[in-house]
Amino acid sequence: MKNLFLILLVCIGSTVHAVGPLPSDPKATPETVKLYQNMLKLQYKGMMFGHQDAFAYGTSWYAEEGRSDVKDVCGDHPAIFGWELGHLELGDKYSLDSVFFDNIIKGIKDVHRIGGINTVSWHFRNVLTGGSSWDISSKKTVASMIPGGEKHQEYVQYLEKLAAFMLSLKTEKGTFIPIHFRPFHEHTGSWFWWGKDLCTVDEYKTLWRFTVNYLRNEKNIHHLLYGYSTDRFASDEEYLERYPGDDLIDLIGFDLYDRGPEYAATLGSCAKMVTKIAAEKGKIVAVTEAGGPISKNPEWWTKTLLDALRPYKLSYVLVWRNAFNQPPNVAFGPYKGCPSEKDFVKFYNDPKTLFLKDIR
Ligand code: BMA
Repeated sequence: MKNLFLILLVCIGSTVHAVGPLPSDPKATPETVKLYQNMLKLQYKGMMFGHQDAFAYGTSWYAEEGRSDVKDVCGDHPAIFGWELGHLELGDKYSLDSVFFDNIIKGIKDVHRIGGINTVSWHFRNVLTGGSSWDISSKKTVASMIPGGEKHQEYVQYLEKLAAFMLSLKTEKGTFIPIHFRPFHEHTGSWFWWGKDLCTVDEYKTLWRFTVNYLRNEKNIHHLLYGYSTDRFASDEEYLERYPGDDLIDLIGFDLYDRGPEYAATLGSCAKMVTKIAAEKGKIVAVTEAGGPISKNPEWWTKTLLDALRPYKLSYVLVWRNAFNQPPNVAFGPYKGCPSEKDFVKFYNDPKTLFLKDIR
């Protein structure tokens, strides 16, 4: 009887009632719900590959339509495309990584049109000091930004610019393009002003809650899936210490760069913990940033990254950028002529990894 009542409730008065796992935003747009559900399903099929700024530039080119270093190497684009919004808050025309915001908007639309998935990070300025994201000279920045803080109104102005950007991301049909948004990341470390030694647990959670609620309730933005991504961590408790809540977060992830021989083991143990946490919560799970010595180790893709992650059901792993204005040997993604190029093709051909053609 109770079940029948529930079924009736779902059917009455509505033709499009989404069923199945739902994103944290009760007002998420139908396209956002669909992306969330597709990604949850896909993570049982394989692990998508992502690259930061894949369409914006590569080690030897800048803003060439339809090009990505990943495609140069394996013939297919990544499935996940990362974008960075740092300096949007200043009203600048281009990002801290020298990508014009107009090109980012175009790139996000292109990615969506060809069936890829967009994720956005935001290394934004220190609202209190005026310094960069890496300015950790004050422990009061987060406290100053939350309601009641001396810089709260300034932060709201930053969010206004962010909201205008997000609201410009529409398809030709006029529907909003669903976006993964991953602010305040790597907070288990202390190199950004929002890091663990720079604010209290309560301040960090309050900043998250204010931000998401402002975008949802004041700006009526319902096409974002929010990602919580730590840096390295050693236990579930450490991972979840600053988790702001299931009602705000859709993706559980972490960032981890290869800085030495213990990398594969740490990557595996963090992946094991997050996949368990995400399964319990019914959330998407990913390695939201990674990167290794791909210009030194010719088998890094298959022998380090893939071997470590193969046992886990992860939605994606995204490697960081191939800066066009830095030497190629600091690139985190594959590029033509890179010593691990052949190994990347093996990684691409492995049934575990999914690229753009696999998800369309
Ligand atoms: C960092 C580096 C910086 C960049 C920043 C934001 O990890 O790649 O050069 O400005 O990310 O994308």
